[in-house]
Amino acid sequence: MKLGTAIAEIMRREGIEILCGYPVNHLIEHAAKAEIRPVMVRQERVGIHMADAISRVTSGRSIGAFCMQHGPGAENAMGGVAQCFGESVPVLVLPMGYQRRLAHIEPNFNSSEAMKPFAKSSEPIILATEVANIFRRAFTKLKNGRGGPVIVEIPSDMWNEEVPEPLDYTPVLRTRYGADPVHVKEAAGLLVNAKRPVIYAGQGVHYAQAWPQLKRLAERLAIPVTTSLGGKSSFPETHPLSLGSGGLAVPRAVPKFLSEADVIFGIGCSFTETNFGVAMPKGKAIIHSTLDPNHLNKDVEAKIGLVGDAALVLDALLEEIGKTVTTDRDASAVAAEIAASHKEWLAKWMPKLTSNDAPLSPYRVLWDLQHTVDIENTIITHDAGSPRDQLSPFWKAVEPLTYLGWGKTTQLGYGLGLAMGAKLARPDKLCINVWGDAAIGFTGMDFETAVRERIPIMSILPQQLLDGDRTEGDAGLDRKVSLDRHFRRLRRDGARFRRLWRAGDQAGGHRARDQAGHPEDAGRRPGAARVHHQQGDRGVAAGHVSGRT
Ligand SMILES: Cc1ncc(C[n+]2csc(CCOP(=O)(O)OP(=O)(O)O)c2C)c(N)n1
Ligand SMILES: [Mg+2]
Repeated sequence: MKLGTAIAEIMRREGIEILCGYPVNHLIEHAAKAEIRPVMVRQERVGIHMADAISRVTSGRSIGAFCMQHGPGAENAMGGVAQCFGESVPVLVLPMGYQRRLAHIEPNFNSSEAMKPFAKSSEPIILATEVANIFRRAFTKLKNGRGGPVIVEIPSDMWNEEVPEPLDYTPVLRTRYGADPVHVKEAAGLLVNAKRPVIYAGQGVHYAQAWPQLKRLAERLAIPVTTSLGGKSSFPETHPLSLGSGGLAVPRAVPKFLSEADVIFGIGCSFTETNFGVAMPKGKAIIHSTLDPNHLNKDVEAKIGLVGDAALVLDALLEEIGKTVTTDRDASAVAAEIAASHKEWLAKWMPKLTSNDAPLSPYRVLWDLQHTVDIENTIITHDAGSPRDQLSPFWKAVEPLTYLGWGKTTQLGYGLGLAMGAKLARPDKLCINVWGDAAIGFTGMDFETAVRERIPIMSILPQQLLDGDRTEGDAGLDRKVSLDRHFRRLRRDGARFRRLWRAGDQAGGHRARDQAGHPEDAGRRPGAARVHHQQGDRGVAAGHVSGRT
């Protein structure tokens, strides 16, 4: 059989039902013949974001896959691969490569080399007869351990090479590993005797599908639970022990309980230090359970390390704890404290969440949305910027994997692909992305994909207030930020850059630049650039100049 047929057959045997892609990559035709649904996008980054969501909403049980052409297609896909790497999402990426005789000659883009620094593994096919071994390695990486993008590059001169029949490929194993029992015992003792413990759950709970065990542990010891953005929806946020969750913006109960905690138990999390995650207070006894030993002592100092699959770790902990604590502890006092904190915090936000101001505040839009949709059958995601902070603290996820939280790296325009990928994998759910005018400026053309490929999603673009009069406090943090701070900064810095440019012009005399001057500044003196105020303009791409998001 031909190499292309063999790859498609291996993917089919591994349970891949959808291949996102952008032509030309002949795997698309081979996959379609193998009854794998091809889904074509408008640009490569969005296709990888879709594959990413397929893996996320299935806890990696269906692996998202994406293919693209060599050269520009592969070059343009880099962002999507980097996003999967930042978020540890298992995605199979299949770039076509230059012919083998050209693959290592400058300036040809060599995906398996270029993507290596931000891939879990990366390998080109050189011999067709090796295809089964190559994919055995690739799928083992995809189905085991912490996730990440796995690259297999297919040189464009190899499609018709022969692979011996019958194809020798059996779907690879999926295995788990658990923590050292000595440390499980220590961790159980620390948790049982803690005065004010808090559980911090990450996306490892989703991949391990350890939701029932997490709930059982919280209830057994009456421990309040918060989650990272990636871990959001791993614990029902309507539960009396839920502190809620968020990234940059969080319910007040989150920093309150974390700062008062004596023991913090991080389960299925990396504790990565990021602007978009909850900062861990110093001086706490931290029990860190993670799939990846490289995460131990990376950003926080751990007292106890429990390396392993979140479900196995929680099973072991529950068994150990069950030896001394045989019934659920009374949670009423701590639950009352949590409820009081939520009540006070929400009272402060209610005027904004229910405001009748015109145009409607995004807070009001999202509040009404939450009370309109069937929340248990909705998968929602946000984009970078205010949409994330307006959504994550207030949206109460109840069912696992109904919230796609992300943000270790925050590529604008990610949410659209996530919503479409989620819909492909979970057609029974209402899939929503919430984004701003800058985000839609990056990937908005892929709405056409949703129409052409029949992927009905809901996309919320709150009207952006560009006059700068309104300020909003980040939830729980009371910091004042303007609602459209990025766009205002872009205009302000843009005017400053142009002033510098013209000043250089006067000093150095590069006259050609005069002709290319910005129309907004026509006829004005240097230093006199004025900024237009456009209220409610949705169509202008915003940007962020000074680096913080
Ligand atoms: C590809 C990319 N470039 C730059 C950024 C930095 N950044 C983060 S949020 C943001 C602006 C977001 O604006 P918008 O989508 O309009 O949402 P808003 O915050 O205005 O509601 C920018 C530029 C980014 N996250 N991704
Ligand atoms: Mg905006």
